[in-house]
Amino acid sequence: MSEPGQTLPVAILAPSSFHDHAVDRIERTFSLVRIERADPALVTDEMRRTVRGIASFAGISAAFMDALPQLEIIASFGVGYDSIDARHAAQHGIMVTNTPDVLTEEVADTAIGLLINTIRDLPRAETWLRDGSWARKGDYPLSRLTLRGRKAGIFGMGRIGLAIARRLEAFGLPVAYHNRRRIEGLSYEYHETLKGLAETVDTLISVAPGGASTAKAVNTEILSALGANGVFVNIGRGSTVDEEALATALANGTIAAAGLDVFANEPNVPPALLAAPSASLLPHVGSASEYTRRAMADLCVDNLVSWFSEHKPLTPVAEMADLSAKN
Ligand code: NAP
Ligand code: 8YV
Repeated sequence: MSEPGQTLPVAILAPSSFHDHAVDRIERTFSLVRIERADPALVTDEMRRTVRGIASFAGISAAFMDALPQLEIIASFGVGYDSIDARHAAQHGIMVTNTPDVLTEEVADTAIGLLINTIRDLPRAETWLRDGSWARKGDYPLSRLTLRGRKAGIFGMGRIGLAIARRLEAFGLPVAYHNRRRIEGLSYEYHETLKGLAETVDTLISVAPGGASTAKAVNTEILSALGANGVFVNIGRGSTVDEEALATALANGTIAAAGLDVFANEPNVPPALLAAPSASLLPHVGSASEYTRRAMADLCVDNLVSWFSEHKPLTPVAEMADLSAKN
């Protein structure tokens, strides 16, 4: 979407650090207001009077929304919006948008990279070369695990889950999945429960959203069901995993390995996971290419532009269904 010709007299608040391209577009189109963090204590009288939109990486609480009485829209930078109280927003007539689709293929690529790193130990093999071990000690040890012969299970078969499944199929792996609802017309084996899925696969990839319905869903019971040859990959949200149970399962061989891009309390990673030799860890880089982050920035700002020029959000989150119908 192109920028409207004139500057709109609308104040948009961007808490914390924000994507440069998004900041640049908001500055050119709206009146940008910066704040150190999304904390109601930092909201000034001027912000209370003028701020009609928020553009944010960060979580937005009900209290922060309540501190901004003119607020109409929260344009979140990212597809997962578990850190935004969308139900409170909907109850107060505040629109929430996210950035689906534009990051799907990038995140699926990252998931596959993380899976292979985890199974074939590639990051440590590179360190072996770089630290001179190859020349000094000889070949890197053979990997204990292989992708060959595995069966993959996807927890959260949505946009990104489907993109991961397509890639796994091309790798020759059978795929099964668990969602709350079976997807009509999708031929992958469906399991009504996460435990049922974990029992039938040896490679579990979680790309489920965060929030109450998935909190610590991957726990001791699920990891035991996955089994001693099991590999767990999490590219969804850290909150979906009982991290203590996962560290224990890695330490005592309940599962064979884990690849994690997301953690419950980022950027803090539990020491027991950092210490686990069978864990491959990434700092939440699922969508983190310049190309994809720019597309996310554009969609985030396009939602604001569309809202303030046509009162139509481009990508409202699910909780907004009633709100959209009323507008
Ligand atoms: P999506 O299309 O909404 O897919 C989410 C899937 O999860 C849906 O199929 C949904 O099916 C299922 N689901 C939701 N709640 C569930 C529950 N309680 N139990 C079982 N299944 C459940 O979302 P997406 O675009 O694929 O993104 C998925 C998530 O990936 C995001 O929410 C975000 O947390 C994460 N993500 C991470 C990164 C990263 O950088 N690591 C990047 C982008 C996204 P049902 O509704 O039928 O249950
Ligand atoms: C981003 C993500 O890292 O889209 C999501 O849900 O987790 C990632 O793409 C994050 O949103 C940036 O704030």
